[in-house]
Amino acid sequence: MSTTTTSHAYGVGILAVLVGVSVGIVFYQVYYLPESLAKPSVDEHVLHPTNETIIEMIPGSGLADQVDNYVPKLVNIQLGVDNHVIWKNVDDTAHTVTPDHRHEDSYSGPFGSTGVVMPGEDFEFLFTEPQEVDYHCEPHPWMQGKVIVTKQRF
Ligand SMILES: [Cu+2]
Repeated sequence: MSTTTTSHAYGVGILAVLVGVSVGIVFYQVYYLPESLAKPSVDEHVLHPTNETIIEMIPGSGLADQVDNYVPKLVNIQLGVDNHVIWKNVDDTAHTVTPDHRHEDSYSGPFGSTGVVMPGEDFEFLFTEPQEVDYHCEPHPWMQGKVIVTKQRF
């Protein structure tokens, strides 16, 4: 009687260990492995820069004869300082932030707004490595801007 109980408990114990190990393996393969392969390790200062860079799409940007649209049009930013960039649409027309050529940051992924940025809305992007990107507005191709990202200068 007592032998049966003991071996039963033993069996349950083995089963629990097996289930635990297989859950661990599945977790490792499904969650940990792809994550660690896909995302390069990025410095904490780059992930959480001290400042933001704000670019406004100013009122009248949709007019072809207006010179200013993305303000500032050219930004030089430094990793760990102001590499978190926010495009604010303060106009009353929808705009996009679209790269001239397909562009990708190896941590943040493809660059560009998905669809339009409505009036009063933002598009933000975290640049994590040195790069240059030329961009424009899809409906208003005369709206053009450029971001240059460099390592922190001391
Ligand atoms: Cu536009």
